[in-house]
Amino acid sequence: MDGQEQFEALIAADARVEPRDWMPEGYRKTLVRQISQHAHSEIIGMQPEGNWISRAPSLKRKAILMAKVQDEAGHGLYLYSAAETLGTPRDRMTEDLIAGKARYSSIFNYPALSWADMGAIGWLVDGAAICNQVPLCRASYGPYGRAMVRICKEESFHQRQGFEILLELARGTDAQKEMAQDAINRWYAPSLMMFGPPDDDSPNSRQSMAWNIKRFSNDELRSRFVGMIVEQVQVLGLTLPDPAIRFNAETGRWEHGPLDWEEFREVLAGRGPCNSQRLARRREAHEEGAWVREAAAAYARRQNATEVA
Ligand code: FAQ
Repeated sequence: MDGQEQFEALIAADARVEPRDWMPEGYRKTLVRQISQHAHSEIIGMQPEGNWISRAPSLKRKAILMAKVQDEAGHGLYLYSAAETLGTPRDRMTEDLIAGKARYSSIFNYPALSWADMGAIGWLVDGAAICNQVPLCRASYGPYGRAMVRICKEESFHQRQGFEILLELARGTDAQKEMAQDAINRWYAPSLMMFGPPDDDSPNSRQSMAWNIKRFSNDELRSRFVGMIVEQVQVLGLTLPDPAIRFNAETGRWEHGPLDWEEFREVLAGRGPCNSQRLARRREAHEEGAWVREAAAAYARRQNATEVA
């Protein structure tokens, strides 16, 4: 069997493709595109919550939030490592990000305005991430699927801590309840857009599903997520800002009201509420971290020289 045949046999058997296996260039490119975008999302995603660490309402909340943001850094690193196994160096991915040439999730271009947003991000944003990522644990590319297993475990904890923040606010004073509702109102639609454009406008889905990278379409996953949160919001005693949500028994899917896809395109084009701020902060952090990278490289060179001697 030649490389192409072997690859096709692996996909047909729903088995894993590993870094040393032959793979079509398109498969490699698709994976680097998706994994690097995912890694960048985790790294940029540290910012909305990172901004609230110093303003957390108690020492306990501060410690939890700090741990969550650190987890996100770790997720970014696993994912950059998975992408590196496909031959794209991390330096190049970072350069593309800070040059504004790489994508990261639309959701992180929205501002976190109140403490309740920490709850809404955990519940809705991590919730959407889990819905999207659990099927990715079975992605055909081994290093990506394995990274996703660990990431999903941590995301589940993140989601629960977000839900718990909202629950506490929802059971608090009227002003706290209002703050929680306002955060849900603002994060609901952007979190639905995390699943990507509607299926008939998703150029990559068909091929990614044929290669067993994506297991479900963008709309299928979005509908599952709506079904999940529509029940959970009742426990909070709050509401979702979408009166059109309903279960369609004929299709077996949850339906939601229209989303503003023009807004989504604007955010992807770099014109969302916080795009320039997020990139400027990432650039700054990269420049400020130059001495750490130089020191680490110098240390590694010295270690190698000692080993050789
Ligand atoms: N934002 O043809 P499709 C997290 C782009 S979770 C920005 O449907 P595909 C955890 C897409 O790249 C968030 N761009 O594409 C966390 C493509 O552009 P391209 C990260 C988007 O790949 C929580 C074009 O639109 N999770 O970080 C978005 O088949 C809290 C056409 O779209 C992942 O990345 C979007 N929302 O499906 C961290 C999961 N949607 O590349 C901190 C892995 C689409 O052709 C705090 N990724 N685009 O120029 C995926 O599952 C897929 O890549 C999709 C998109 C579903 C996002």
